[in-house]
Amino acid sequence: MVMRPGIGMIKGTAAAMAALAGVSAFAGASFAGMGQPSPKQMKFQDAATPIAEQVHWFHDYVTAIIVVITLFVLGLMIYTMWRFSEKRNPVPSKTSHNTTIEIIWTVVPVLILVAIAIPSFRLLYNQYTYPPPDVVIKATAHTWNWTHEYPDQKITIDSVMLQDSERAEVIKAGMPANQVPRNLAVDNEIVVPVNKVVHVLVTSSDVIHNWTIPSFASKVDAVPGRITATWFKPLKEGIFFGQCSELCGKDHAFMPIAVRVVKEQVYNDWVAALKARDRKKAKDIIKSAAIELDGAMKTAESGAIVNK
Ligand SMILES: [Cu+2]
Repeated sequence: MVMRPGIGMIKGTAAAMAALAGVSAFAGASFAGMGQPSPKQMKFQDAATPIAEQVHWFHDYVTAIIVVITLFVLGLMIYTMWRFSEKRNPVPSKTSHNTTIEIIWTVVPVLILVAIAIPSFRLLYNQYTYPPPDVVIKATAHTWNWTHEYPDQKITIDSVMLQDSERAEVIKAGMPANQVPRNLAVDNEIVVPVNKVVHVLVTSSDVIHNWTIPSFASKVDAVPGRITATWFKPLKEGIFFGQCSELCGKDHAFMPIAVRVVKEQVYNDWVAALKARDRKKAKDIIKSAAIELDGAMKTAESGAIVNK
């Protein structure tokens, strides 16, 4: 049995709490990008998987609780300094115990911790409950690039970060520039189908690295001699970037991961092209998916303008 929190219901509670805490200004605004960082980003990168949505909800929920507690303690301190200063309260009370208040300040924090623990354990449970996979990928980290194998399809893909000159070439050849971000774009993206469960088995050939895609809320260490794992179910098509997130050496910052989420048919075509060892066709499939995505994004943007 897979437990699923009633996201709609708890989202409402979170929104109310966020508004209460005065952080609602950030709740609706989108300062983050989908699949990659954006200028002046304030929040997480947009969520593209159910787990990432739950992580973001939990973050907002705990933030709201923190804000309320902080404001309460601040208010209490300011009031105490004002009300019980020597001037206003020259003869201090000798009270040393008050049973009622002691029960309150023990029980209320316990209730707050329980209110945090329940959704926290639910999130952990969901993160570590692997639905049956539609696609399995084995990611092997090297200093400093990634190899992704699809064991069922017998495909191996080496991904190396594009240098500036290579980026310029790729953009000139027709790739939309915003899908080839500097220090994130790689020569060979990996491709997965949308709305399918992908298991990623992660290991390393040398030192400890980390396989991360922020928009998927996937992050797991790549440990030499061991297999660790993560899973994601992308709900949106697009290109999603991540970086090695474990300090691993001089080029730690330059071993990005690029996952392209496409329609199932496009994924099947890409797999077929690679199985036929037709790397050029596989790259063309990625490029046309990129151009289609660019068109869809522009339509969405102009649609938003029309709607205003
Ligand atoms: Cu690394």
